[in-house]
Amino acid sequence: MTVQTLSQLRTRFAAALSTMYGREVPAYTTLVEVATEINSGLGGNQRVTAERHGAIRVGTPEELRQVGQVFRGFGMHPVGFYDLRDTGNVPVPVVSTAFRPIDENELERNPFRVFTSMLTVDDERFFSAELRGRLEAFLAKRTLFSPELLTLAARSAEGNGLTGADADRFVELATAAFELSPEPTDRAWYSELAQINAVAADIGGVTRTHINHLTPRVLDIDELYRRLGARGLQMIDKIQGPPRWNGPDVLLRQTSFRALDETRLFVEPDGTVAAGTTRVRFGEVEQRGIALTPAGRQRYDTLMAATDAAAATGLSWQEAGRSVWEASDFPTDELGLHQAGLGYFTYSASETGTVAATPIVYEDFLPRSAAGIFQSNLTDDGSMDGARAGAYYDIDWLAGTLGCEVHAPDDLYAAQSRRSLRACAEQLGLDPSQLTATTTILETTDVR
Ligand code: OOG
Ligand code: NI
Repeated sequence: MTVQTLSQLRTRFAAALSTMYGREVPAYTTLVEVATEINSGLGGNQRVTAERHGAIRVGTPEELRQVGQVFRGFGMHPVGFYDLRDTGNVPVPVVSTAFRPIDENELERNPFRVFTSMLTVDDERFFSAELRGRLEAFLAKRTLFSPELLTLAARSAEGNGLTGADADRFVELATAAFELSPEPTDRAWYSELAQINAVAADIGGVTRTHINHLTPRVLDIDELYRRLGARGLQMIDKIQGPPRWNGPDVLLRQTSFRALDETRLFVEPDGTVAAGTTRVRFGEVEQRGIALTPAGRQRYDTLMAATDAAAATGLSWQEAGRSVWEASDFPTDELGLHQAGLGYFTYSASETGTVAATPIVYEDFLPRSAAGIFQSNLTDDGSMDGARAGAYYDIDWLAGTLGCEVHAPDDLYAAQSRRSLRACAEQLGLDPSQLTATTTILETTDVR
């Protein structure tokens, strides 16, 4: 029997989630339609059109470990550590990573990634010891991932894929694990958590997890923002990340439409079951640009801080961003980025001995934008007692919890760049150090 490879399984998984999410949140379908319209107008390739990232949230280290096992069965590995408790203006009680393919060929086949957050239940700034006890007891009782799903995932990871009925079953069970549960929610418990933090209620107030959003990639996010607004979707007030400006697209720009009312069943304090609504799931969209080196990232952070200052004078975020970026000495083309060592590139040699550098697409997330996306979809800021000590989490804690290496985004981009440089030099019979100086940039950042 033929094996379905990890990338084939991943493609099926992303497509199945997309179908399910479109059924659950019809506005998502509108978003995908508009994104597809824009991309095909701009000559978007197959990868861009199929590209999605998902977001999910879990409650315990054990759930995080299990979800990591499920994703490994689709060839997705943890990359990066994001602490959203003190990244944005409003604290979000989660720490996060992204599960994604790490090999460039796998990314090319299907780059599906899932931003995965864990509630920091033991952070006393958010949860009192008494509440923490009840929250932990609630979470310990639930099962998000069945033994059958976890076994199939492990077999897929070990064997680099699954055959026939096993492959079908794996995709089916994994997709169902992220479906919005029809099970009634305990109103009193959900409300108690929601008073502390809406994200805490979404994660710890219910007996299952669900996909929070599924994000298509678009080649012109400003145009998408306008078109969705024109179709009557209520958009958040800005596009997160760098502005549209007279220079290359870097890193990641994201925006979303606001979370919509969704009907859910609740068990009321008197024991009756009645329909109610929650408002937590939204539609996000993103535009990706070139991955920046640490030096480039530092310049980016400085420009973002200057944008904050400019926006505080009354300019819109976009106007502030554009004026700051265009007045700065940030390179206005890829060649400039390359010469200044601010962006990551791969290299290829032509028949005639010239070398072309192609920008590497940023495959990861931005902590500040992530916090902004969380916040912009919360109805209130929640509460936090800043006088208490926060629980400590870092990338090593994450690796220990997941039982595997957590890759640093920079290492992956740098290694990819080095590999291609070496191969190119070898082909031309040169030393790699001789190459970069003579490189011509042939392609642009819209890696379509
Ligand atoms: C995740 C929010 C972050 C992104 O694209 O930065 C995110 C969530 O709402 O669970 O998805
Ligand atoms: Ni997202």
